[in-house]
Amino acid sequence: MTDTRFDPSRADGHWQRAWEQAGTFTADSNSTKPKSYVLEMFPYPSGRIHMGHVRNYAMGDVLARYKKMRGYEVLHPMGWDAFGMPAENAAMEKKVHPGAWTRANIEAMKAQLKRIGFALDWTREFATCDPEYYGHEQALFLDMYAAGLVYRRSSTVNWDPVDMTVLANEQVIDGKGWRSGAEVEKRKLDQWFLKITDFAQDLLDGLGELEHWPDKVKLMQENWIGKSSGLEFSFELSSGEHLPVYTTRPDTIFGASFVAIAADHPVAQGMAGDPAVADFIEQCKKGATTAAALETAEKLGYRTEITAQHPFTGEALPVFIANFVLMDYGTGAVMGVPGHDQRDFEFATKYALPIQRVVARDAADADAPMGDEAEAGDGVIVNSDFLNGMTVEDAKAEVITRAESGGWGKGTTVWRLRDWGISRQRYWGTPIPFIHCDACGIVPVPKDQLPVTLPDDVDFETPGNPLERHPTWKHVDCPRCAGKARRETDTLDTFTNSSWYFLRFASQPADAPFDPAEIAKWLPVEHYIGGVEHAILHLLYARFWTRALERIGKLDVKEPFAALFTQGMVTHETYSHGGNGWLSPEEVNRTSDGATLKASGEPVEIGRVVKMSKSKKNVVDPDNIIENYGADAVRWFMLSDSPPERDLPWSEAGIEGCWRFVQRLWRLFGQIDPAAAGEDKALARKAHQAIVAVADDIEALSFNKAVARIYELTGAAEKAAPSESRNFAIRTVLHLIAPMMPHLAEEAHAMLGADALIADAAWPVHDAAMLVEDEVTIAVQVLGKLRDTINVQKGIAQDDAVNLAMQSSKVRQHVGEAPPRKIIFVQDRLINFVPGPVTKPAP
Ligand code: ANZ
Ligand code: ZN
Repeated sequence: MTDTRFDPSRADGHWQRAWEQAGTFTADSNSTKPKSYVLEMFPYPSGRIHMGHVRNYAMGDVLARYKKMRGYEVLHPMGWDAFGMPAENAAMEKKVHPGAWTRANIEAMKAQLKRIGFALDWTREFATCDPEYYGHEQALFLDMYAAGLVYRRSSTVNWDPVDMTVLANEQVIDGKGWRSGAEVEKRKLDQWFLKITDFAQDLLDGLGELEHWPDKVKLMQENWIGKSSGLEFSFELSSGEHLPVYTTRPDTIFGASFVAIAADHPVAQGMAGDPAVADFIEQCKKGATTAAALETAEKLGYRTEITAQHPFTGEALPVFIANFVLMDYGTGAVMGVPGHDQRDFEFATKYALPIQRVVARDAADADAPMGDEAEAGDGVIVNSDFLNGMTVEDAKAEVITRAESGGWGKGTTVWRLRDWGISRQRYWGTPIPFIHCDACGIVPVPKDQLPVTLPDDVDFETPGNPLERHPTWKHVDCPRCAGKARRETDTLDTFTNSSWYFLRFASQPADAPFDPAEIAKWLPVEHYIGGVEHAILHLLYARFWTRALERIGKLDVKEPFAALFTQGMVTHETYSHGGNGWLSPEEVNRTSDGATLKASGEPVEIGRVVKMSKSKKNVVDPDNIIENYGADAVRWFMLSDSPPERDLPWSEAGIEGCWRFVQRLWRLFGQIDPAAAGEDKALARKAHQAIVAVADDIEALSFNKAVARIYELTGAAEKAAPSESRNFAIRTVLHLIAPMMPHLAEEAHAMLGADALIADAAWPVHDAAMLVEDEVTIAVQVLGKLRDTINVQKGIAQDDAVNLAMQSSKVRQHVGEAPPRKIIFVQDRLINFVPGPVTKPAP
């Protein structure tokens, strides 16, 4: 035995340097071993690693280290999603260059990650703001352009007139810019788009094959892609025009009591000469733009003079301009069926329009009064002429058939998915590699002139796009005619940066974005781990880029991520004091029966346990924790308590428990006794079982279960008397914790005399024979009644079992002295005695 205490402040750094010097985690793509690519979503370099990162990377790290022990060549890289608005905000607020701010953050965060001892291949590190990286991205973008997957069109954007920038929908809060607070305007701007809609069906179909993705994520993607089928048909308007509408519920056509069109629909625009109409359209523009926001917003309409003729009844339906109809979905016009669509119901209630039931649970309910909401459920068609009595499905088909044969409509499929607008009027992003020439139009930057790099000398004193107002950067000669021309000043949405980074990790030649042959060795990513907040956009965009690159012959992979895991959040109690806002855990003394202010001893209110966030001050800084407890205790905590997909509440008591366990293990490892002899079969069996179970748990990412197993085996080993089996059990614990507490494992491994790294060791091998329990309990019955149970060797012969059973006085008492007339024996299950004497059967 050496030290009685494990000292992470010395050991952590020592082993981290040892791994680094040995290149332990450098992935060799030429290795002949089977390959495994483990990836966590790369971080945005905000400045500091937070507990959410630690949890995310700890999980990936266990997988990466475990896979290595199982004989795989593992790729486990790390880099930085380094473009984006926060760097520009910092530039405006702190007067630092976005590049300098980002680089400094990367350095700080990298040092933090190293202190946690993650098994990362740092040789492949890059930041998306590296000109090499974004230059290759520009090349890929040009390839997509050449293949017709990139186009430009005018589209409506949210324009912040103060910050002079386009805002994403999420940046518009109550119609105002999230930073400036200015009233947001809708503007038409020429924007660049990627044709993701070309892949809508394929992206949808692909979900079906992603067995190892969470169902909820697949469902979210499915809804986002939003395939719906229905009928597109035209109303004849009293104005003589034809108005096409789209409906997914043609079966409800007899329930239509109005028609509604979007404010920017051409028919509405045609009426804008009327000041009242113009006013209403103006009012709609200020409101919400997203479908989700419209769902909850008050439904508003303007009743026009025009009517629409119902295709079956000939009835004249009023035509409204309505704020809940979106111009860019379907045809921008709808038939309003208040009985069965909630938006229409609210609208009809407000404007006193008829609400007629046309689908009922039962034909007898046809004329029952309506409740206070629309009935969206299935049922039988009522109040609908020739559709009466049909199922919803049949009625849909019938109306589509009639519309098609009558020539006034046709069955169609509509997608919710829109093409991806990738133009951002920002500085800190990938410059879009195009040049505008008055003579030649839009000209791609020749590939030998890539990367188009960002200028360094930019100012953030004035609002707007710094690239646009830079004195020289945008002025270039046209690559085609050599005349005076202008660079595109939009940059790419930062989601493009994260749409292919996993390819660049796998292969990074200097002269190409990647080498498809190298990619084939590593992709698809075997385990991709990250936050569920990326369930839609990032994951869909990455799936799209992979497909797009495959289509244009750059790549031989379609689905980039074979398995996806979305981890829960790290949460913490919140503290406040006398209505003076939130307190950080550092300002608070927390005991088992309450909390007080450290400074004054005054009582502190303990609030809800919520996701750690700066705004609630309920954050715990990983650096401080590592300083106090070492990396392994933190890693262990991140894996122990909660199932990994659930939230993990941080607690001081929890981390202290982990620290004590680290020390317990250290003492146990010191108790291996080479002189110990003898067997402890039960303990040996437990160890063999743990080898299998912990492996299964890790592969299922059930880290908390693996941890529980390890606690159990540790406890059993601690209690056991010295024996060879005990030595084996302790060595087993050591190897099982190696992926989780690698510093402690290395230190103990060395202390026990190993001269190789445990990170390079193999996962322990179990003995299959040792897994099975070799004793069984069998029931002993007399005349079918249970009289006793006995423990016997598995597979015992009948005679031996009977002899053992007869040693039981309870059994003997009922069998009697005479030899039994009959014995029923079921191997390893039961013995049933039928006592004598033998009676002769009647003649
Ligand atoms: C009549 C109807 C009756 C509808 C009913 C629904 C239920 P999904 O399923 O999401 O594709 N709609 C069509 N175009 C629209 C637009 N541009 N803006 C707002 N709403 C629009 O939704 C399709 C349904 O949403 C369509 O079917 C239409 O309302 C409405 F019991 O038509 B429905
Ligand atoms: Zn030109």
